Amino acid sequence: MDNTHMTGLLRDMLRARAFEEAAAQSYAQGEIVGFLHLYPGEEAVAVGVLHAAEPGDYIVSTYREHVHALVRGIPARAIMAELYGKKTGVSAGMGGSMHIFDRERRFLGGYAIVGETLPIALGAAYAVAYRRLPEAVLCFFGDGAVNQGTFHESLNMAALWRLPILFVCENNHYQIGTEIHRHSAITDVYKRACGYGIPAEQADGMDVLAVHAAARRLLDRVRGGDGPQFLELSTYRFRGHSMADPGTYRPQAEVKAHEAADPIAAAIHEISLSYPSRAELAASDRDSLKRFADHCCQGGHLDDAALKRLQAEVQAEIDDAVRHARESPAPTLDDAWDALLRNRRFETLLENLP
Ligand SMILES: Cc1ncc(C[n+]2csc(CCOP(=O)(O)OP(=O)(O)O)c2C)c(N)n1
Ligand SMILES: [Mg+2]
Repeated sequence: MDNTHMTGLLRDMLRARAFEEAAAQSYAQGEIVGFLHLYPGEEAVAVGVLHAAEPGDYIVSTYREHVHALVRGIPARAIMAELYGKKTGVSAGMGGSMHIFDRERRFLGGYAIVGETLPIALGAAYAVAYRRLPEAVLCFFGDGAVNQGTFHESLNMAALWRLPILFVCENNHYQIGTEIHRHSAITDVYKRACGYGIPAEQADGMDVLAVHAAARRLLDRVRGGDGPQFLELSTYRFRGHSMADPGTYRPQAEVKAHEAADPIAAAIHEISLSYPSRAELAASDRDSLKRFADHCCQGGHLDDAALKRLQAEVQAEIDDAVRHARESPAPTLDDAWDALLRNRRFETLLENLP
């Protein structure tokens, strides 16, 4: 991978982290209200996968979707303004954090219902296949979605019709406060795909290069006509489930240690939830962002000064997005009414009556 590409991945992870931390701050100040699900810790997943996508591909994401939208090319200003519920937001301030949508960039949303992204992706992929187009559909969902009926129904139909979908499970090991081994009989999510004859792989979701390579390989197969493919990415969120969740069910020590590569430490954790030692904690610094930044520096791709410059550029972009969101007007009641009428098939039919 060349310098430009490496820096592109790093830049997007830095943007993602800065965007989410700024959103958390705005929420704490009461400027963003409602639900707000943040992505710090999981950046390598969205960045690695979406850098492997083509502009013509369709993206379907969950309520934890700000970063997917950002990496897809929706301007930070338009996303932040949406979080603020402002008229300049990408959904005109009427969707909020969980309902980011951009037809032009083929970003088919943000969905609040767990497991909802799967049938949406299925429909989009059916449309693509029906028209014999070369595009793929990238469908993101959490580990919590894999016990929903929609997961199984969608995988079955996707396989049966050989639809061009890349299923991406963001396995952060938690469904709100419930750890995966308490909600799933099989904790290696990718194994479920074989029940439908869908080729599936697992990759380290804290390693952006591994994610990117796996996504590219599977997308090549999707485009080659091999039907749906499944990618499970093991990751971890550093914050609570949403801003309303202090995440006290996870000891701080676990937050730092969960991603330790040592399978014995992971097994001990599973069995007794014991706290790791200081040495284990130090060895388990798997913050994907820091690791990748170190990798770039060590690999001679980026020196300290260039990294600082990159961070400053990114911070300026995000500060500008917050300023823009703060200063933008809120939608009026008339705006809401117009949107409602425009969206209703019934009114459209009435308008078009002779
Ligand atoms: C059908 C449905 N049931 C319950 C909820 C409440 N809920 C919101 S998020 C969530 C957890 C989902 O966890 P996961 O899919 O692992 O995604 P993560 O938040 O970890 O990214 C639940 C149960 C919901 N939104 N939809
Ligand atoms: Mg989860």
